[in-house]
Amino acid sequence: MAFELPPLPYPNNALEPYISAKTLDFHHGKHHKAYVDNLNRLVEGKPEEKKSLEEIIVATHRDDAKTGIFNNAAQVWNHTFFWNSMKKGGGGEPEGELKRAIDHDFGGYDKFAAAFKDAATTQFGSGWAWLVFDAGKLKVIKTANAVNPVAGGAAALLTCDVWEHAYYLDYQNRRPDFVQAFLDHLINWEFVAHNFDKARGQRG
Ligand code: MN3
Repeated sequence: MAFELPPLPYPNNALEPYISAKTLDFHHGKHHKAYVDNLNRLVEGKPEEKKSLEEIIVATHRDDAKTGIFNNAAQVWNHTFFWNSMKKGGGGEPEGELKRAIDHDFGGYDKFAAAFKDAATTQFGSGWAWLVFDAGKLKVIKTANAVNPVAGGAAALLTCDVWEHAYYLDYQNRRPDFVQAFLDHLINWEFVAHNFDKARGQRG
């Protein structure tokens, strides 16, 4: 069975005014779809055809002969994770266990937000900013192009796409304004908390 483009988890105008319907239409309907289509073309008739995205990412991330498969599989995974990282009326501070963990590992929400914004704005060129759970600790990391934490052993909890196509129509070159809107108005902390619970369960 071929890989499929998952539908957005909300209507295309749900994240306005922070991300426009036009941006979501292009980003999901053109960019994300292109990664799905490219991946299906690249794995047709190959062993990867029957594997999960995660299995493909782990198996190809260090294989120079399979860069195309890795890039497209990782970008399919990353974008689905990114859509789920946001919701209408999201953002601001988390609650409960996650708040306690952020206070403990970063020294407070403001320090987490500053670290995330720094990672997202200093990623040179295209890439992603992440909140991950790694060796019992929350960390902020950034990755280039399609690279994600899936093959590295850290559990992804949250991501923000900082490729220009994620924000250019709405913010032009003002990446910091896009990242600030993501932090203040878009983060789906329930999704992050679900990933955090799952990651701790696997390690506990
Ligand atoms: Mn993108």
